[in-house]
Amino acid sequence: MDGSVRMRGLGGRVSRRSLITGAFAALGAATVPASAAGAGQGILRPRGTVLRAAPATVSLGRRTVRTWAYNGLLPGPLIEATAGGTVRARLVNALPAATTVHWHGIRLALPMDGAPGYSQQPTRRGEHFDYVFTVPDAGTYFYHSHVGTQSDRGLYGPLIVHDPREPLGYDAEHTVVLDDWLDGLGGTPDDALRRLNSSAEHDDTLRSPLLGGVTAEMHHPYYLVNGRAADAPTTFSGRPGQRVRLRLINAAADTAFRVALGGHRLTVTHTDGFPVAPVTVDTILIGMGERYDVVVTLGSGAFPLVALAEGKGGRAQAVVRTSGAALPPPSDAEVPELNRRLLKYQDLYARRSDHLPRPSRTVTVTLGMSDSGNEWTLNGKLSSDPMRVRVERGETIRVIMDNTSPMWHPMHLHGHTFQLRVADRGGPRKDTVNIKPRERLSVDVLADNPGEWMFHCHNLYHQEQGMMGTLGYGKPPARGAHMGHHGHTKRSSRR
Ligand SMILES: [Cu+2]
Repeated sequence: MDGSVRMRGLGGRVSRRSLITGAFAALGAATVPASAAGAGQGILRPRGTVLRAAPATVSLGRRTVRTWAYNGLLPGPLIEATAGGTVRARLVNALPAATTVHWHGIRLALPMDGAPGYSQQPTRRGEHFDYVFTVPDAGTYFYHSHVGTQSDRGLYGPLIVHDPREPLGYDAEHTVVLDDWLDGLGGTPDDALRRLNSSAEHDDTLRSPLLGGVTAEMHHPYYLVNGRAADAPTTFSGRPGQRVRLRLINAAADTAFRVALGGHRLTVTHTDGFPVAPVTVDTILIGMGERYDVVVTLGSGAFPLVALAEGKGGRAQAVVRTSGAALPPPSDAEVPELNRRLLKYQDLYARRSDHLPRPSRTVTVTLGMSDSGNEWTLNGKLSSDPMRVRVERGETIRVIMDNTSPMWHPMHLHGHTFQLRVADRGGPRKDTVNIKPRERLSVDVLADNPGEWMFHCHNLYHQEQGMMGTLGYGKPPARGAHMGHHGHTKRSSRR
């Protein structure tokens, strides 16, 4: 049904501009007034969303920065759809650079994937591109620019696909988007990449026992929940005893977060959109590009929802409040849950119906570092001459990712969700998985979505330093020839 796409800003505040542009007015589509459920939150049920990528001034709480954002919002507008429905979103590019939108985790048709050089030419300044695709799977997803370092600016936002027959019982839900931030604070992400390229020095003091080895190369001064720093936190309101679903999304460029809610345990119900057998833990490590859904039963008070920048020392923090009288937790609140039971991949099991067929063959992908220390490789290759994993339509292959480098890597595959093989009973369906130094992880991939698909590290700076390959169907296409049509991009006369 066409009315299945909704849009609103996070936290219930929607700018006038986003309401207007959200109506997809440029296509002349009808808009429908806010539903009763969304009354007061400005929910629209338009036929589509307009994402206007443009320079913007955004508040991180106490600090204001210049950046690039969608519709002037940080994160970008929440896009909601129903499984089996269609998402329609028009990217309007008002940036001083070409851009795309990638729909992270969605098993969509290649031309809509937003992968520059693979699925489309980037949309140039002053042009637009209409993304129209079916969303087959319910779950927690996000969208972001896939050009250069743009997603380390404000060019990201949540995408939630609802299950029309949602089996999970809960009273309320909140979307929790985590990010690391440097843009507008002494430079841009491009400046940071240039500095990184001119130096192969890694900060050896940044280490994590959970991730192993060096945990970071970049300095991000702020860590954010829904666009706000810990000193001016986002507040999620609820009532004691409520069962609340938190949809956690790590949109950061270079930071894994260890997440806990003070005074509560977390029942993990989904990862990367797909359901898992529920497991109750105290804390979760979430790499860049990963998502987890957890259900919590709220106590009475005001509680810190902490996302520790793993191995870095900083933190993002929000407040979950069920009592107006409770004092807010300090921005450095002690949260003992961070050091209690940590979720492991081995704790996660997919539903039987989500298991993939047994693989017929195995491929190894070696994650490496160049001798120079500022290039990252897949089977020894850089993105300029990318590694290609060849598949034939209909087969299932096992991909062993073997990390020989001194850093951990969140590897992400476009257009598919793999099954992580960490247990005999069948691991979770995921699209992004963390691989620690000297670790080997196996994932099974069912080749059911033909195309040339990006297969890369979701550490944005590793991606930009070469860690980008492909998974492709059949014979390799002639260079450049595999790129899909230009979609609905309007070309200016200066081509
Ligand atoms: Cu990496």
